[in-house]
Amino acid sequence: MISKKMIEAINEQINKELYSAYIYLSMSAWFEEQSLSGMANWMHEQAKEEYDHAMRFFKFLTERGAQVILKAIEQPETEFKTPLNAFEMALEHEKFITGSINDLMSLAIKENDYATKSFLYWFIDEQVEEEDSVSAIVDDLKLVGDKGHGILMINRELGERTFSPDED
Ligand code: OFO
Repeated sequence: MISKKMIEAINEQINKELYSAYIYLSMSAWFEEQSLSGMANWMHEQAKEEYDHAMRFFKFLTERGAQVILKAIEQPETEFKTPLNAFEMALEHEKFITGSINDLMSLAIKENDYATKSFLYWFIDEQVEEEDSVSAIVDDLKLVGDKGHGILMINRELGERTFSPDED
């Protein structure tokens, strides 16, 4: 039996994942404005991945007989100083989400909710990957600086990213 507190916490997490999708879509729109379509693509694919995360929580609550309650999604930032600034903000956001997943796990442990614990392991691993992939882009952007040939190379590379819901 899933507790009321856990249902509320997972509903909050659904909102956070949808907000993540919203932030990355907003970053994608900004990158399009800067004519950096590869980076815009990376952010767009990231937004799809965040929607998938939200749906995993959605399905889990439904399967456990609890109601999903959707809440208002906050407006994200729309302007960023540089590509590096946008990716640094993405990294900070991912660290915040990692903390939030860890809090869910702590609650599941406290409540002896084994099913939720088992479900959350996927997200614990996923957050390691999320932070690592954004952090690698931040490092590359720091290396090349904000203008010039290097930026175009990173832009081209990020243009190749595709997300499929089946990928882990
Ligand atoms: Fe859902 O992992 Fe990013 O935010």
